[in-house]
Amino acid sequence: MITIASPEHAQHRAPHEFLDGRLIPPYESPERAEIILAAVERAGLGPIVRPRAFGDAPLHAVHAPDFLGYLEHAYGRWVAAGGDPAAVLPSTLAVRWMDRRCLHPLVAPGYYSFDLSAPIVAGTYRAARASADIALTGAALLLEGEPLAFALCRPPGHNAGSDMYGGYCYLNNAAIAAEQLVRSGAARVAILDIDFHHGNGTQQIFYGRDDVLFVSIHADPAREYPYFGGYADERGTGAGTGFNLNLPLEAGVDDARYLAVLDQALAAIQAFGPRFLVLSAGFDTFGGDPIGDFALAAAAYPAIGRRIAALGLPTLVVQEGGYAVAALGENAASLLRGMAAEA
Ligand code: SP5
Ligand code: ZN
Repeated sequence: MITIASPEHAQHRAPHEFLDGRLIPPYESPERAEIILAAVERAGLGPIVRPRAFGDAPLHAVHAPDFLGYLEHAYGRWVAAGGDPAAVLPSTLAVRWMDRRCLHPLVAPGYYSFDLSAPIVAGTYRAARASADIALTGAALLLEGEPLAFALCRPPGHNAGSDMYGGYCYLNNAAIAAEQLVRSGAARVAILDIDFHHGNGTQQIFYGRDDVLFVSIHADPAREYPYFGGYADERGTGAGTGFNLNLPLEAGVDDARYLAVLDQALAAIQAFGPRFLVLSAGFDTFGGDPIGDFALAAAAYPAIGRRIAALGLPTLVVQEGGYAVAALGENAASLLRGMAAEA
């Protein structure tokens, strides 16, 4: 297998996030990517390469032009207008019956984001673009015949929708890669999201589509973030009806329970018959995760990897969440080891 990684991620370092009314140190830190990279190196899982540069077109294939323009210029315009140079974070959010476009530099963050956990700093856009290029390089490698690639993306992506960001995510790396695979001729691509949180952005991007199946195993949103979406009755719309599968789970899920649900997800993917699999891989399902409430042991990850690889599909693994930093590297390497052993 090939890993794609870049030091550019370090350009994004959030100073804080809001959680339960408190301004706290961010769970999503540069150390996460460093510890994963070190573990993958130690595990000797194959070459580690830098991303290629793909330009704007693949971003525009998934995200709205005004949204991309906002992300690129948000920090500079925010600071020029008197916003706190520490980071861009909204004070007022566009919600339900208050969603008119108001794009003053101090206000646009509330139009384009849906929570207070994704601050923008000077280097955020550069890091997010490099993260998308990492996923795109992985997609290109699959198209060139690689059976397995690991896109060590940071910042993560699965909470970012076509025109909204949040949940530590700015550009939807997995969606951008999946769309690229479709546009390169794959009739069907499946995305399996095993982050602890629902991949609300990925769901939104492909909700009306029958050529991209989205399957997500996650904490029941009635209890956990993102709360306002990710329920089992969300099955897709129009032509996409039946091509979105949410498998929300109770607190305390252990290895056996998780693997049984994973088998359900894999059966749906197999029935769909995709040419490629994109795996949104979060490790916040780990028992020791500070913001998750599942109870997976470290031994779950190689088992999860083996089962997913047993599908026999060329697979792009895209790094998403996981905040038990001390265990994060080993958990990621374990998943990959399981996949590589089966592939
Ligand atoms: C990529 C990713 O994993 N994004 C997740 C962002 C979650 N941010 C809000 C976290 C809410 C945490 N609630 C803690 C409840 C403890 N059970
Ligand atoms: Zn997560």
